[in-house]
Amino acid sequence: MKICVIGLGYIGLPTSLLLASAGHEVLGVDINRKIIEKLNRNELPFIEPGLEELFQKAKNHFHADSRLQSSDAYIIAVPTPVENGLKIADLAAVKNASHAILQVIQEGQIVILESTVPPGTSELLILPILQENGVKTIYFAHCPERAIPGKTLYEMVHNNRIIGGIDKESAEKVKDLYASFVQGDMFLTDVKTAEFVKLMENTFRDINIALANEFALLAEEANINVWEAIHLANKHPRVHILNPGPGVGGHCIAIDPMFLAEKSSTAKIIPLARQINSSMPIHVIKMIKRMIKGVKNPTITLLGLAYKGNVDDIRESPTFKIKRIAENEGISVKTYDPLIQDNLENAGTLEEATKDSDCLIVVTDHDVFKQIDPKKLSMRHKNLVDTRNILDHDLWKRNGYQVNVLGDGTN
Ligand code: SAJ
Repeated sequence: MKICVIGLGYIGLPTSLLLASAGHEVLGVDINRKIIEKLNRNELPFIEPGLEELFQKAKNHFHADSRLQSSDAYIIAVPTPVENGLKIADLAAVKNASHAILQVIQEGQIVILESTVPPGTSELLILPILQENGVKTIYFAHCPERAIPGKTLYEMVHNNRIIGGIDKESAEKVKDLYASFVQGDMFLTDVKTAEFVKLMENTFRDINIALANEFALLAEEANINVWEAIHLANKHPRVHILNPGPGVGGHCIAIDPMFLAEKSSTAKIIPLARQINSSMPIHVIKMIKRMIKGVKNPTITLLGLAYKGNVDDIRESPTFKIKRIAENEGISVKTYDPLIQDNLENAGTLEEATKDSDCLIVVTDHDVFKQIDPKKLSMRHKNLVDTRNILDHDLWKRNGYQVNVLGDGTN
């Protein structure tokens, strides 16, 4: 098939390359010229395990451009953020992609929406655009992506998929197309249910992370170590408590629950969980302030700009909130993330970022941080806050550090 994928980000690009390696002719489209130029220079715009190998394998069937061409199928994989301040979905990119498809769509072609949207969006917003020129037979389905950054390729191939068609024929056609690279089971439903299911999945995770965070705060008050308590509770066959941390970042979990609750006056637990998770950076600030109490003109070092370990994605990362709050309180902040290349907030080397610092804070759970040798740092005050419980605390204590671990009330 000739397939056009609109949006070459964390979902669109791997999907394009999987389709191309399955033998389809894939045109990847993006409004960002830098991404197109990079891909055409044979470079990837971001890191993801296995993507480089797949790119080399698939590139003869893939090319990138800024303009769409008429194709057998179009896959929309553009971002759907939340509008600043309003907490309402910003669907501009989805609308633009639909208008671009409208210019080239012909009878009998397939349109697939992978982007996450509030329930009803496909039927209320996207289909009316696609039908503006009077094309009668369009096959349409919402096939929400489910891959987790860091394991994107594995999950795109192996995860089960939900396919919500505007009719059975649409769902079946999309299932046939995805069967060229998906090995998981594919479940067919209607389009609005598929939209709802996707939001439920990420909301489920957000609420469970909020619960873990609440347990961490309670454990600190009760003077127990939440990490040990969670480990023990998870020995129960039906309990699986997630990890507390400095807050929830990324483009999905911090946003999707709001799509579900945005028009509802009944939702209670969803906004509450959001509030708990988005207040974790404030708790981290409190922990830091306790450590640097009495220090004149304090400087702190935040380890990690990425929203979670071993990815180079900074979207909605709690680091930025921690940094801004600290700066507003007169604390100088340096950040260090070896996985992030071109971000102005990044301080260069670990040595530069930690020199004369008064507190080191693990924000992102990158594996590389576990290898840091405390002996090699020249901090002004030896304070460590570990919001992910990933470092060897005894080692740091042996090297003279005061250590404060999020959720550990025995500190
Ligand atoms: N986090 C915690 N504690 C945990 C797990 C995660 O604090 O126990 C934090 C992470 O550090 C990060 C955030 O939550 O800041 C989200 O990370 P994540 O790994 O849970 O999820 P994402 O956002 O990278 O990917 C999610 C996945 N959804 C689910 O697991 C239900 C993925 O399958 C979706 O495809 C993706 O959202 C998406 O695009 O919707």
